[in-house]
Amino acid sequence: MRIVVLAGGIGGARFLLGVRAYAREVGAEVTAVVNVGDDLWLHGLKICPDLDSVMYTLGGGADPERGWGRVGESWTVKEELAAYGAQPAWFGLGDKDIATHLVRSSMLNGGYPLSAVTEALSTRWEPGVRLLPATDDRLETHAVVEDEQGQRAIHFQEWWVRYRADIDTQRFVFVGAETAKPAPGVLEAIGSADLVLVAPSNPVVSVAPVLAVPGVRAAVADSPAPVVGVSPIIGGAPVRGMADRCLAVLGVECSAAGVGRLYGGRPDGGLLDGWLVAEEDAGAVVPGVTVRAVPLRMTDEAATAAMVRAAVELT
Ligand code: GDP
Ligand code: FO1
Ligand code: CA
Repeated sequence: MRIVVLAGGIGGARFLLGVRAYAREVGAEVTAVVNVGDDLWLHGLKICPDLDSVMYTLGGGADPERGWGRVGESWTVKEELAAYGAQPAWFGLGDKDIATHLVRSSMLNGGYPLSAVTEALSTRWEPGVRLLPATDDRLETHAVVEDEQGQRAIHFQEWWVRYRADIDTQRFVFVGAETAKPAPGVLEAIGSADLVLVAPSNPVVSVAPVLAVPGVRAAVADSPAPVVGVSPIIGGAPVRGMADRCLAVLGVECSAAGVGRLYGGRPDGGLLDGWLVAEEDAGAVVPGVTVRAVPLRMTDEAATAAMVRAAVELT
């Protein structure tokens, strides 16, 4: 059995722990297609927050409380940069994390594509899942915002970390998406999958940029495999993060049904055959989609693997 998971950062990473556990039980292969819209160059370093969250989490090196970066992190470089007055001061890189960005940046500057770099980094972390960036090309999520400085587009990280999404926002733009190509293996993995899962990731700024890579949405929609999504919204609120603010920018209701309808049912040209919602959201209706309510809190690997089993049983 071959399982493909569309994933963002922490929600995608925690879900993949359960997918990997399920896959080990049944002897399945897992490929994660991961968002790169959050990525940025800073201080000469390429940072890939969602790929790193997935890689560190599956490799046992993530900080579980913070939700990003390395466990047991130190911040000497951040303090030294601050002493120079280096900008931006609102985005902090940990020392251990910086080693990842140094290796990645050297390889990228040496001409290796991000997919090859990710494979190389994964030899250390042994995630047990094939990690593919959605694209090797530049694709950056920007937010079009307006304040006393007027209307402008800012990088997703400035919107998320500096403004905490608390700024008048018109829309998101996936810069570079039109000309981006799926990374090697992405379309092949989706096309030969027995099951495609949409992780309980942020639908607006984690999953949408993956689907914005030309060919990816069509590959999922046309896939012979069933496509099952998992709601990141429980009882009308995100479990963590600011998906509510992201959905508000799109004018989409922050609910399990709202996100399910945003993805849409395959009979109507959407993505989903099945949609898992939390027990609190039983009764949610998404036209053309089989909806099932199960426990959706990823408290540990066993609980998350049970979610994956429910997704398989839905198909
Ligand atoms: P990010 O890229 O680090 O923001 O992470 P993702 O986009 O992959 O996932 C963020 C989403 O994960 C948020 O909208 C959360 O609501 C969702 N999430 C986090 N923990 C859980 C959980 O235990 N269950 C469910 N269903 N969703 C979760
Ligand atoms: N999030 C923050 O809130 N503040 C930070 O200073 C910060 C630094 C950072 C460095 C590397 C990395 O991989 C992630 C980092 N994040 C930080 C998390 C990141 O901004 C977002 O949570 C994700 O991009 C959303 O998916
Ligand atoms: Ca993300």
